Amino acid sequence: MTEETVVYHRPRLLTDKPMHYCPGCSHSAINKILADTIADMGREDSVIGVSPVGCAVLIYDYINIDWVEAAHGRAPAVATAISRLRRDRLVFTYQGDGDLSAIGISEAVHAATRGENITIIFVNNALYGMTGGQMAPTTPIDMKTVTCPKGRDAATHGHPLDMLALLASLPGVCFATRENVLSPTSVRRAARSLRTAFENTLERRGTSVIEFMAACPTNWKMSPIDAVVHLTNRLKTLKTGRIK
Ligand SMILES: Cc1ncc(C[n+]2csc(CCOP(=O)(O)OP(=O)(O)O)c2C)c(N)n1
Ligand code: SF4
Repeated sequence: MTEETVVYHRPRLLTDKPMHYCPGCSHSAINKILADTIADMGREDSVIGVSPVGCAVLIYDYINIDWVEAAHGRAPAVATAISRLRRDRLVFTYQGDGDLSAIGISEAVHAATRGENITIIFVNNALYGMTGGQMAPTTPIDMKTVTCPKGRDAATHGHPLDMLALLASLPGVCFATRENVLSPTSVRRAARSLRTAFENTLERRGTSVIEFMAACPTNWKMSPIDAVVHLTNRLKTLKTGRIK
């Protein structure tokens, strides 16, 4: 029998529970990178994820690590307490853009200003996914949502918020990067960035933020393939990779 080289295997920490994410949703690929990175770092028994509501509300069913569920927007505050009390744990939050940049902006800004030793995983699909696709602070100009059906217009709805740039400007943030999971190359780069963020947290260097530019085909009212094309074009107008 010839010796075989394993080039791909199912992430060890993913459970057998079928994911509820829609076809083409970026949450599933981001969950996979997260599960792989934690396993590769050998941290499955010493990591605590904090997740609030949003489409990833059931993430605790999919990745077999310790999780704490926080109220909408409050994950950085809950993670602050855990990180201060359990210095032996790697602590991260997993938050949507509605969660992080709207109801939870205060908790995020203050945790990052204090330089709490946490990683913030920020999944930005440009709207409120779980509740049916309402406009979020991050919704780009001209994008249509159920609450701005003619497209976001700065005069009426205000300008979009670049939450990553805002957080990167704060003194407590040691690492800020914009990633995506649209191609194998992007997935590999995102996984490396996630590992860097986690290493910073373990070294207690301050707050690390990793933004995933994400697709929500269902609320964008696009096919999964059209959503990838749309997001790829949008990324051409944005600075990607490490910004701090
Ligand atoms: C205090 C509170 N207000 C409102 C809600 C309703 N709610 C649930 S999820 C959600 C939006 C989530 O959107 P986002 O954070 O962008 O995550 P996504 O679903 O897009 O991944 C809202 C408003 C809630 N659960 N709790
Ligand atoms: S509604 Fe959007 S964010 Fe939520 S699971 Fe479906 S594609 Fe993903």
